[in-house]
Amino acid sequence: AAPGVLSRFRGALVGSVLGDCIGGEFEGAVDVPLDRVLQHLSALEDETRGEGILQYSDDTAMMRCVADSLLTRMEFDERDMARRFAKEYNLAPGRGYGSGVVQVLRKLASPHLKDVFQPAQAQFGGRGSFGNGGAMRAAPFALAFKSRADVCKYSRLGAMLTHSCSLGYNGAALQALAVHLSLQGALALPKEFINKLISEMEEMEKDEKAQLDAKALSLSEFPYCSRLHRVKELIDRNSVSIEEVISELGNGIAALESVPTAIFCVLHCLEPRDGLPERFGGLERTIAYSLALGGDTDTIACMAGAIAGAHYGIDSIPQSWQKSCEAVEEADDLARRLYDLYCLP
Ligand code: 8NA
Ligand code: MG
Ligand code: MG
Repeated sequence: AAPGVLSRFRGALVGSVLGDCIGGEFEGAVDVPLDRVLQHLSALEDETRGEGILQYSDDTAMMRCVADSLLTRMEFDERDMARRFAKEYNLAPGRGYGSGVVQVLRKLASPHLKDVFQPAQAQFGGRGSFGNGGAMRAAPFALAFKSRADVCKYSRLGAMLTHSCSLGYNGAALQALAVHLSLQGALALPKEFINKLISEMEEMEKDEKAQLDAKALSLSEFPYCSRLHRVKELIDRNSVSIEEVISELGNGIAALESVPTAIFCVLHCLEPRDGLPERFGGLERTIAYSLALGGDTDTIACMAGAIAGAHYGIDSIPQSWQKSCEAVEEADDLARRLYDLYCLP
């Protein structure tokens, strides 16, 4: 039976945290053999392993700030969200933040700051960050807002607090939209799922700033749409190698090189795949596959984990995995509370 809505909400945030915690092991690795991924995953099932709990990184730290802010303010409040990012960074600066974004987080801590969007706009010579830091924390927007238009609008604004390049905030909107559609069961029809994402991104990428940013970075006119078309081609093929996925879609810290990749991981793993254990359900396959791509594994698994968790629901996630990762209970609690908020009239 298809999971209920509450189960999907919980799956989304818990899946996101698991991807971050489990994916941290291989972050930045160029080549990750599937054997090593499966070894890492089977160690999670071993109750006697002495390695302790897997820690979360910036992805989860900032996702929790987004969810806390939306729950406390019961709307998008940019000043409140910015303050939470700054406070969280100050409390735990060692969570593996991107090297650029820490400058923004320090400026956001100033009580005299008038415009909370200004520090992000000053990044990278005024071009703004195109990193995936906006996208990695975007899932709660899909749990807080019902309409597709609101999910887009607020996930973009939330990302703009640190990422003012359109590639950065449009990537966040794409991730939030993918979670939004998945919560509604849209992954039951994968082709339509990807087509809906393409048509939404067409609207977003028509924007003048999006066109200018794409040009300045020597990208095609509709960079996310063209990646999503490649995702569609890749899922149509019978067999796709890891190398092809990396060269067609990327596995890097840029949002453009990781959000479409995460979406591909989910779609590709809707069915059993060679090399992955038969006992694995879809969410386990998705996380395992995301790690095998190497590169920005914590963030790709975090984003894929959120989309997959929204599709398969909380009961698809092994208890042993949940017990192995830091702050799973907190993420579950945030998801339950966002569900209550979402269900308000
Ligand atoms: P960010 O805004 O600092 O961007 C990340 C990096 O992307 C920057 O440090 C730059 O190297 C590069 N970059 C972004 N925009 C531009 C630009 N306009 N021109 C030139 N270079 C640019 O931080 P973020 O929050 O977007 O970063 C998120 C990622 O960093 C996540 O993956 C997170 O987990 C973390 N992280 C990743 C790795 C890794 O090896 N993949 C390692 C440590 C931390
Ligand atoms: Mg991280
Ligand atoms: Mg990362």
